[in-house]
Amino acid sequence: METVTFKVSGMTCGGCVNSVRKVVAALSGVGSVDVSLEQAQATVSYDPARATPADLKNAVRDAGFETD
Ligand SMILES: [Cu+2]
Repeated sequence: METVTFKVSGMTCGGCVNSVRKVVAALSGVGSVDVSLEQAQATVSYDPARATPADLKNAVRDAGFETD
């Protein structure tokens, strides 16, 4: 597993945090997902054979948030 941390902007409350966590956790190859509202970022462990950081960010964008 590898770990990546990236910015997530547009989150305003715990509901947003849960939305981001849920869409990323639903991707195949994703292990743990930690989303911080205060730091506006997500830290995700994933299997690089099954998911890429771009996949993770695309899922976040599809949920209506912005990433770096
Ligand atoms: Cu919210």
